[in-house]
Amino acid sequence: MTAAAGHFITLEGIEGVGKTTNIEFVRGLLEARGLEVIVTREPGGTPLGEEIRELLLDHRHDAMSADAELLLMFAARAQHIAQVIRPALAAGKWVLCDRYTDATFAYQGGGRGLGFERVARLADWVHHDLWPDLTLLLDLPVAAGLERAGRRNSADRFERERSDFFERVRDAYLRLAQREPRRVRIVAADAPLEQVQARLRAVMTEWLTTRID
Ligand code: T5A
Repeated sequence: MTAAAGHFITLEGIEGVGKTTNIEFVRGLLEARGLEVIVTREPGGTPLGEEIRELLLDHRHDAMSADAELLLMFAARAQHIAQVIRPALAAGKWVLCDRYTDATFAYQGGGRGLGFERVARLADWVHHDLWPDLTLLLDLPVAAGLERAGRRNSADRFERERSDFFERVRDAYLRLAQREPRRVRIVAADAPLEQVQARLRAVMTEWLTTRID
């Protein structure tokens, strides 16, 4: 749980699962209650973070080591927390973020095989107790996610990975949800958009009832 006044919600999942599509839907649910929301993303969310994102996604950097990748993710996150997330939470806003440290556990810890322990140590250093209040984990079989993501023109450095990489990422996400079922809610995303959004609405309504009603 965050130590600040606002609320922090993240969306997570493998490529193509529908985070970008659904983050605006979740924003709408919150704004309909009169809440002040900022939407942001990782890696990115600040001018420096967006430049780091470019480096991370650029397929020309295919020689990037797993450790360099891990540290760049946390460098972008450190800036994002200092410049955007903590100030917004301190001002009582709702921060809605497309990916956060769970993605690092899943992609670098699981996908790249660096393990959860190393990611946890960096997380403790970079943000200590600043964890989301709620994480919506959109879950989809890997083949379906890659098929959806593949509809776009060009694949970034991650999207060029093989499906076994994404199987490890998905497996790591599901383990995180098992470890923290109160914070990390799985939302099945293998359905038409209206159904996925009905599921998101149900989870959000139930969670908001315990938080602000
Ligand atoms: N990363 C990130 C790490 O490795 N470690 C980290 O710590 C962090 C923070 C960039 C990359 O960085 C990695 C993970 C990523 O590889 P990103 O920008 O969040 O992160 O990248 P992506 O996951 O690549 O974002 P995508 O845009 O691919 O996925 P989304 O946002 O989940 O999917 P979205 O909404 O764009 O939808 C994809 C397509 O599916 C359709 C949409 O219309 C769209 O065409 N769609 C549906 N179609 C049918 N039915 C539904 N229910 C649908 N929902 C969406």
